[in-house]
Amino acid sequence: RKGLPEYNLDDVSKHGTMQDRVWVSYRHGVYDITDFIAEHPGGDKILMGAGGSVEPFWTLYAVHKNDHVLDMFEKYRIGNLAADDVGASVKNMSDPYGNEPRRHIALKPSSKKPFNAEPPLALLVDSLITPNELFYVRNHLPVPEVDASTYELEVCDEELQKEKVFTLKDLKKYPKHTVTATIMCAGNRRSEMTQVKPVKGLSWGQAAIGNATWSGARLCDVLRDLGITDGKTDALHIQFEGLDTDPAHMPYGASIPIEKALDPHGDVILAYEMNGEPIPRDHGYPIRVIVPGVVGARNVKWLGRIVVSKDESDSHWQQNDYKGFAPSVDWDTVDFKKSPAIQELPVISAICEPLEGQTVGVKNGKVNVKGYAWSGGGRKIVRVDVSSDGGKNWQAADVLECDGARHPQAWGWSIWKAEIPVPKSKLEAQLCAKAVDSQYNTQPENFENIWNLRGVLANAYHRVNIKLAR
Ligand code: MTE
Ligand code: MO
Repeated sequence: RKGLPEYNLDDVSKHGTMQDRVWVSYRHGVYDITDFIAEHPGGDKILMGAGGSVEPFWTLYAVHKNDHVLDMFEKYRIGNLAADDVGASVKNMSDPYGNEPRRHIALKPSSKKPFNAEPPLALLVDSLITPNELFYVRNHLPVPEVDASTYELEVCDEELQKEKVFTLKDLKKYPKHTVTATIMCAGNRRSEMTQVKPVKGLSWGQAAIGNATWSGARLCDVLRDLGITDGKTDALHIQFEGLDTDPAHMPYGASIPIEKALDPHGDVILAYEMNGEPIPRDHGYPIRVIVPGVVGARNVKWLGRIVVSKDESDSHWQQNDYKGFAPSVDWDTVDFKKSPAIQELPVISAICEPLEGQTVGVKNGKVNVKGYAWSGGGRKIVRVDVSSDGGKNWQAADVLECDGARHPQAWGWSIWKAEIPVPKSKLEAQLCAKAVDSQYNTQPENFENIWNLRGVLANAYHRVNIKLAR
């Protein structure tokens, strides 16, 4: 833009902290974003680009490349970048997404870079086990390229200052433990919550969930070999780091309470197989931690490092994301320190057949309805209620559960079916479903009461409006 002063990348680099005011460059522009940082939806992650170009970040988080973001960004422009420096920061960078795995065409992406996609609802409940190719994918960063023959997992205890390195072969020497566990993103069904009031996050439908059989070494067995057992450590958390990193080389990270990891009934495993095959690249090849009953975000893929610590993971995704808040909290008032990180998920269900807006044949006054139900923390689904009149009358569905499902180790979901009477002579109906878990928790009636700015924990009754063909 004409009339603005010219700066080069050295000038920009002198503004890498809040004290010096934070400058960044983007293409031909130089921006002072100091006053914007508090408002950034991605939190202070924006500071990783401070004093440099934001381009490598925007290649990673391609959500930025839209007119709305660019227009808003333009308000902070203070100068033009010297012509010689334009593009310098990305010149030698190959596309971080140049080596992504091939994906099944049935997966519908909500974002391609990073890749996030869910399968069609109608396929989701065809079987208790979700096929690997149809399992939803939630990546925050490019899929790392990991060579299984040179793969190493570092495990360290901060306090004992002990460290041990495991190859894939080492991990396979432990007794092979198999669990059937559902993994669900905290943002599953966010698109329904958004209808009450907009939220920030990927607009997931009802299929950011899947159920698979995972095999690997028990984390408690591996930790025992480092002398870490219940009662013998002051540590409180187990931190996990992925091998997927951002341009500042910060890995994806999360942590779980140590009790879950050491619990012999907790079934936390360092998995190398998903449904009997090596874990596919999108799902964490070659090792992924499976934390049954716990939110997807803690099931860290491409596991590179485990840290036994007194502290939670300090990663963005543990501290400043994946937390719930009251409906009154907005982006101006939110304080992420005030809520605990989500671990065990609440009870949820969804109708997968019929779909919203579908015309359904009525047979003997009834329609067929089908869906899934699941609860975190190993709680079993004990009942699913279905309504065809918006929640006035309910009828229990037939529930099919995973083999041996038993509280508090019912890690896998249930699939349910119901043949439900519809109101006589009507041409429309609203179907609803709600599940009950083995602690008799059930789902909230509507989204108004549980709305939160990040759109997580969206487990209100699932409502599907259909047309009736008589
Ligand atoms: N692990 C790493 N290393 N990187 C990630 O981006 N995403 C997390 C979790 N583990 C993620 C990760 C989130 S938010 C979810 S919901 C699940 O992985 C998704 O697992 P899936 O892609 O196998 O379905
Ligand atoms: Mo997630």
